[in-house]
Amino acid sequence: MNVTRRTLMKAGAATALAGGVFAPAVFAPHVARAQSAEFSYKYANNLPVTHPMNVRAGEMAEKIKAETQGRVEIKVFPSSQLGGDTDMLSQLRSGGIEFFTLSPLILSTLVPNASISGIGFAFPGYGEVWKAMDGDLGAYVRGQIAKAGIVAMDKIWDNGFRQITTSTKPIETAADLKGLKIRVPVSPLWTSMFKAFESAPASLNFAEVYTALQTRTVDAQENPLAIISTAKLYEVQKYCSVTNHMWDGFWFLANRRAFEKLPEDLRAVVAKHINAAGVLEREDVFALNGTLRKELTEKGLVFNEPKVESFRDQLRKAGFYAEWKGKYGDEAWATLEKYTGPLS
Ligand code: X2X
Repeated sequence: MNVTRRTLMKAGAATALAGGVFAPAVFAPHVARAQSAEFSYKYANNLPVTHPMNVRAGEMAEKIKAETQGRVEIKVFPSSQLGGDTDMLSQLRSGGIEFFTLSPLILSTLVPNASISGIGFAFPGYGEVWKAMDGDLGAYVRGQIAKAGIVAMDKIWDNGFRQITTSTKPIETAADLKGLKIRVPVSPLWTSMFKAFESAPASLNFAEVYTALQTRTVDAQENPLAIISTAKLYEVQKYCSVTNHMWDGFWFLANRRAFEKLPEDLRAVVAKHINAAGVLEREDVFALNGTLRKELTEKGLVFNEPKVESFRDQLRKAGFYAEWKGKYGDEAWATLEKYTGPLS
């Protein structure tokens, strides 16, 4: 007989002696509670369960549970199950959820300079992205996040370089973006960028995107291929223009009180596994980029590869770079340009 069953029998016997009726169903929850984790935390995000973020998060939670001998349990809530991004950010701050992954641009609604990594056409490729985000630019932003009372793990997770999809026409040059009804995530930088392109951007949380495209509330959206695929946006879009117009990531955030409640040794184990999972997730997303174009083409999405010049020129002409350099300040801008080269 195993320990659990023996405990259950004893508990039953004790109650029987006390005049109760032996009813295992009543005692089972009691036993489960005795074995439950000391720290049971929620991790919420906006992506489908099949996206590498949730696959790696699931493994990460298992490893944390194993290495802490069950003392720390992290339950993953994918697909905006606990709310849209702006709502989940409030829940993270109040402690309703303990962990949350969020785009630096959406985080800028709380930490203004966090969006700096999302400036249009800044990073030429992943080499520069990881140097910057694992280097001084990432350290600068994490410092800003800390000032807002939120903990950001060292390794930012990847979302990817973003591409524009539409139900109407391929985007060949910046002129094709004029008047386009395009969904953008909730962030001043996103809205500013598509206003600079003279589009008609609509801010929506990701939870609402599929329906907004399906009902033609908007004609376009922009996201990396891994999301276009796992969120099945190809079902409600026809064209995919490979603009690579910006890189986007996900800061892995923790409610500070909840994180600091963990004894130091457990905190170190948790941080170690979150950061390690993030590095693996980066590799997964990179690998997917290599194979998804073919898969999505087979599903009916029509790809084109516009040249970047007209888009860059339009942003410059609209004063986009000058405006945001002014907002972030010279020091932060110089930290970005250290990795991207001159941007204005
Ligand atoms: O909302 C989006 O488009 C997404 C999933 O890419 C972000 O989280 C920024």
